[in-house]
Amino acid sequence: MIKLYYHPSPNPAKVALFLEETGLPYEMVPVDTRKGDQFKPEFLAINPNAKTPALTDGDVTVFDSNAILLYLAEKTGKFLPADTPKARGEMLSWLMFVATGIGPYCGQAVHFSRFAPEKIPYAINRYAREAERHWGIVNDLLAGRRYMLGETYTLVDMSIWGWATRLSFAVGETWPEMFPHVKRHLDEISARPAAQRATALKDQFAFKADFDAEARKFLFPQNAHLPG
Ligand SMILES: N[C@@H](CCC(=O)N[C@@H](CS)C(=O)NCC(=O)O)C(=O)O
Repeated sequence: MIKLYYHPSPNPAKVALFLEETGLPYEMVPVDTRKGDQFKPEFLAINPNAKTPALTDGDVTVFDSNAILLYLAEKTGKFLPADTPKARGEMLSWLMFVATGIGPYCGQAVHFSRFAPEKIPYAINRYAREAERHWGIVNDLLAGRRYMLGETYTLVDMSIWGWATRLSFAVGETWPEMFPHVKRHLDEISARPAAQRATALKDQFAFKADFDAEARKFLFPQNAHLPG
């Protein structure tokens, strides 16, 4: 049985969507990152990077959301583009663009605007503008095609969906005016029954909601090294 190590946040959401789309049987293992579950030895043995999601499938262990999407797509043969070098090149490019651009820049934009102990205008501006620039690229692509890779729904759409659900948080409430084609894509995917089941997963477990001193200690352990 596949085990999905899950927290209700953007990167695990992509994998939950893929699993729900395929109907593969799986068990959800909650990793309550605000309580420090990501640092427990049993989880570090699965993901030494101490982040969610991670997945085990028999003796296979995979961590990092986009790696997991690719693993599951190759395992099932589902939600992949045409099996040609050209289509695979395009798929890998956009998947890595999400992994190295959309995810980290949105994450840092949220961090510096909302959670950093100091409000640093340079960092806030840099990450906000870079997050917007990346979404602008996605918006331009989706202006000319229904899905990320063309007319077929693939793993790349699921990868985008994870962070698109948090755009208000990462870019601000006016994001649909800035990125109308991303909004159309998000609304279409969110209406899929699999997306609704993936979204409801969080209700199966009482994840810690408080963003208190304990949560900040586990989510930002590097702050212990700040002077003063
Ligand atoms: N590159 C990783 C990033 C994973 C990541 O940052 N996960 C967040 C949730 S979206 C997390 O586990 N945060 C808890 C922490 O940083 O301690 C991926 O795509 O899976």
